[in-house]
Amino acid sequence: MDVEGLKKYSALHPKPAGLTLQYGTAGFRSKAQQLEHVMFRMGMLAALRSRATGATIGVMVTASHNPEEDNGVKLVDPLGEMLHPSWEEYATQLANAEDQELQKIVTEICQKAAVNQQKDASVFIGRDTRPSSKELSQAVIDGISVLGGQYHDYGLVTTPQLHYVVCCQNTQGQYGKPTLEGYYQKLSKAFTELIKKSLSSGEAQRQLKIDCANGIGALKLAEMETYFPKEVQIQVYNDGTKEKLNHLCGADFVKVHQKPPKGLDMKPNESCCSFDGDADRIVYYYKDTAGHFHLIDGDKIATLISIFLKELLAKVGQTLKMAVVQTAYANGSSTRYLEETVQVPVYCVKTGVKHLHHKAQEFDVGIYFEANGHGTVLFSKAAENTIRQLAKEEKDDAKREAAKVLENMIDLINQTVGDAISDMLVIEAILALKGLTLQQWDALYTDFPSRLLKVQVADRQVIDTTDAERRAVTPPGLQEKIDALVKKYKLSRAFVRPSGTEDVVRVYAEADTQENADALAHEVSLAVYHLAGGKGAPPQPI
Ligand code: G16
Repeated sequence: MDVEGLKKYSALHPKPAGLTLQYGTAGFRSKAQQLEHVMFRMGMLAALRSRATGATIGVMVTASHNPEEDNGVKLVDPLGEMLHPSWEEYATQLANAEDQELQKIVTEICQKAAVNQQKDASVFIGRDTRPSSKELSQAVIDGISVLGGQYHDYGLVTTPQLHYVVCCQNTQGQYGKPTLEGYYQKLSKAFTELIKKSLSSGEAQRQLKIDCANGIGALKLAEMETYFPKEVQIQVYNDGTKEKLNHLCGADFVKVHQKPPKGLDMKPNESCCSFDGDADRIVYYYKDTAGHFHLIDGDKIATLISIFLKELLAKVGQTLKMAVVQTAYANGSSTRYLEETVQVPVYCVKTGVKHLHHKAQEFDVGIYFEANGHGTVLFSKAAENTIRQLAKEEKDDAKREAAKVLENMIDLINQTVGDAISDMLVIEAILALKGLTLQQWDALYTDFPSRLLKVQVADRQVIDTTDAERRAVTPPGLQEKIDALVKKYKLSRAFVRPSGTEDVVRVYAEADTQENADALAHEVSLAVYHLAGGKGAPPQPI
């Protein structure tokens, strides 16, 4: 280790005194000005992780759905997955080490994780459009360089694009070319094949309005435009040229507030969708002729994909094991519909795509979506091989054609992580192939009324949960209080959990009417405020 170099560079990226951060749901998130040292150190950690795995590691500088003033960083493991949990601990340790302890902590990590410091290290870097992101990604580069690692800076990319190129690089091109061009070509080829099939069966031109949250999605859709088949017309809104990132727009805003984003004029029954700031989430919506807003969230996306894939698997005569993975935020009505009507097993895990991804890997076809629109589909290697073979060799025309559709779906889906662009194309292809309108899709089931709120507390870690975050273990008395409140309403449930990306406690409630869901969420918020050390003024009724 270049000890002098380490001293020099860590002095350039000093740790603010007394600051402690934790590698949370999606890496580190905080105010951008607090993160320079974290970026530098995550550059170092990525170099170590690369040496430990003998593969290229990704570092993405983004705070995704958080406000523009925030930033964040997450590491991407060799196959494009989230960083292995055992290394999250090292990340937290390294980020919180005092400047003079850095060398010691690096040595400790090398010992614990059996890192050979003589090996080559390779890191891919990407960043979102936040004003702070460029400088922070330079700090990442300094961290990689100080430990003698090589890097490739992809500059402005969506989070899922970075996951994709990392996976391509480490699978020697088997997953695709590790370039943005390779990504656009792979997705557009599969999409064009699928959409052609629907157009030949008389489907009209498809139109979609996209709110890009004033983030990276707009830039990348513009780059991709030349690859799109002409039969699909997209109109981009909130492209970041006028307004602030994620401000009153984007997938998180639309989902949480259950209303359209600012800056998108919506006519009745027009198809619209929103990406989030780094384009790894998507939700759909429309306004009916009476002017009512209808949200089609991650649960309904998972349902549409499940129905479609189940039908195709039946057509090709395959009994592959398929399952859906959700979190506690999944609307109860979606879980019931998936289990009872679609007849697919459903599993509930903790919030965070890393948990959903992990569970989905247990199946031949694992569909995972968070209600907030973050998700994808995983095909096991064996399932993928079977499908590709059937698409090539199956003698029965109908079966072969169904296998070809499945094969194109496999290529269109970004299996490394939830991807708004890829998910949008998957949804558009399914709707076109099934000849479904957004309204028909929405009518599959009716969501139970729900409400999601945030409560400020002094230390959100006083809340500890169990049972996939559906029950609070601490502080004492909180769960009992929630149970009593839930009993007051029909068809109700509620839970609370500390956010891993914002300094808040999240409260979720469902009930038979919107008024009751709102009232229950408010009462639970008050319970959190009183029992978990609320900050500022008590939560107000909705
Ligand atoms: C991140 C995670 C998601 C998670 C969301 C909210 O999304 O990737 O899996 O659902 O944060 O997490 P929390 O409730 O813990 O704040 P994103 O889009 O911000 O990266």
